[in-house]
Amino acid sequence: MPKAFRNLIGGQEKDAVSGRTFENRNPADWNEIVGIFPKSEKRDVDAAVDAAKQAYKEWHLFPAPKRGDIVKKAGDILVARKGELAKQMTREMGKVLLETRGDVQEGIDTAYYSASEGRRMFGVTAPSELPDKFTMSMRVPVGVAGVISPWNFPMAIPTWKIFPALVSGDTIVFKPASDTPATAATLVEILVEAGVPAGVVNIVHGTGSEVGMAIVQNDDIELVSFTGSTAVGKKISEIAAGTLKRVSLELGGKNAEIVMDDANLELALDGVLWGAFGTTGQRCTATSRLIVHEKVYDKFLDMLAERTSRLKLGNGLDESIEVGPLVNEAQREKVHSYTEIGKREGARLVLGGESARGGNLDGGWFYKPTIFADVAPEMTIAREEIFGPVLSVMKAKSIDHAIELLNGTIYGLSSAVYTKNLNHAFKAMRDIKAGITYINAPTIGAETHMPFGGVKQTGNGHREGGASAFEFFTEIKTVYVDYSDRLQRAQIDTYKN
Ligand code: UN1
Repeated sequence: MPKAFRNLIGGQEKDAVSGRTFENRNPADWNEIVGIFPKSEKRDVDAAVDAAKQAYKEWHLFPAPKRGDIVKKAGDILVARKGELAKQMTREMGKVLLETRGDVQEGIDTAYYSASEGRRMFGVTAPSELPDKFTMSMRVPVGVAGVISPWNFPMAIPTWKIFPALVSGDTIVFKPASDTPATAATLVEILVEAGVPAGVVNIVHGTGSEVGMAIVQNDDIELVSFTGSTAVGKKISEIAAGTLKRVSLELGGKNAEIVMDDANLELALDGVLWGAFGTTGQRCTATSRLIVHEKVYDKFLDMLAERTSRLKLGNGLDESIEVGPLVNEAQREKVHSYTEIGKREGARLVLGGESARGGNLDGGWFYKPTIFADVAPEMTIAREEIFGPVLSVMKAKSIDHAIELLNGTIYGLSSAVYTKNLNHAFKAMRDIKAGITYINAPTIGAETHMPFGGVKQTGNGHREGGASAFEFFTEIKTVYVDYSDRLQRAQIDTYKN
C-alpha cells in the first residue's frame, strides 16, 4: 500500500474536508505510486489561514535570531537526511540523483544563509534634521504568507520562500506542486522536528486551481510568493490587485547561451549540454536557445549533436543515468507538440524529436534530447517556453547581433555568454536584458545567497535568494523618536524662509 499523506493545519494532521485524494506517481515508472495525498479546496485553505493567523500572534514576537536558530536546525536535519531525501525526490520528480542531491543542498544552503540573516536584517539609522530627534528604519514581519511552489525544484524552491519568511517572522500556508508533494511534506515534517511551533507552517495539498487560487483569494493572506508559469502568474496578479496584496512572481524563461567564435568550444559545449538537458530541460533557467557565431556554427553543431546523442536516458535512481524522464504525461505531450510546431515552421530537426522507448524506458515519460538548427527568431520554438529537452539553435553574425537575438523574447531570466574577449563579455553584461548573466558558465547554477529572478514577463520585479528575499517577506517601518519635549516641525522649523 502506498503511504497516505495528510495536510498539516495548526499542528494537526488532517484529511481534505471533502475526503478526496490524489495519487502521485513515479515519472520513470508510472506503475509505482509514491503516495496518496489529500485533494483539498477552499475550506481546507481557510482553516490553514486561520491557524497561521493565530500562530502569527506569538511567532512575530519571537526574536529573529531565535527564529533563525530553528531554521538552522532544519538545515542540520536536511544535512543528515540528504541522501534519503534525494532518492525520494528522484522517485517523485524524475531528475537524476546527482541533481536531486544538489536540490537538497540548495535547501541546506538557504537554511544556513537565512538563519544568519536573523542576526542581521539590517535597517538604517540616520541623523534627523531637527535637534534632539532620532530616526531609524527597521524590518518588521508582514503576516501570513501564501507559498505556492513548482515541481522542478521540489526542495530548493520551497526553502527559498519558507526559510526567509520564517526568519522574517511571517507564518505560512504552503501549497506545493501536486507532482511533488512528498518532498514538500518531508520538508514540513523537518521544520516541525526543528521546533517550528504549531500553526506557523501549514501545508495544504491539492491543485493550483482549487488550493492555489483559494490562497490568492484569501484576504487574510498578505503575501503570495509564486513560482510557475507566466499565464498563472498573470492571473494571480489580477486577483491580488483587488486588495493590493504583495505578490512575488517567478515565471517563465526562454534563456539563451551565446557561443562566440573566440570561445573555448569544449567548455561552451559542456555548458549547453548541462544547461539544455540537465533536469530534462525542466528548469526556468534551462538553456532553451543556443546562439552560435557563424564562423563556428557548423562545427559546434556537429560537436553538440555528437555529444547529445550519447546522453544516457533512464531512471534517475541509477547513478550512471544522465537524463531522467519528463514529470508527467501532459508535459511529454506538450513538449512533443513543440517538436511538431518546429518541424511545421521549417526548423531543421537534427536530433531527437520523439519519445524515447524500449526496455525500461517504456514505463516512463521519457523524451529524447532534441535539437533544432537554423531556427529563425520568429518561429514559435524560438519564442515560447517549452520546459523540456528541446534546444533551438540560431546563427549570429557578431556579438551585437547575438545579443539582439538573445533579447528578442518576452522573457528575461537567465543568459550565458562564452567568449574569451573581454569587450564582448562586458558588452553582454551591460546589454543583455535578463535578471542573471553568466560569463563562461551555463544558464543554470544560481547560488542561494545571490538575488534570483528576471526581467520582462519573467516576473514582477522581486528577487528571491540572498538578502533580497528578506525585502519581500518584511515591511520597512520608519520610526522617528523626538526627545526634545516640544513640537518640532520637519521642513518648517529648520528652514524658516
Ligand atoms: C529554476 O530553474 O526553476 O540556477 C530554479 C539554477 C538552480 C535554480 C533554478 N540553482 O538553475
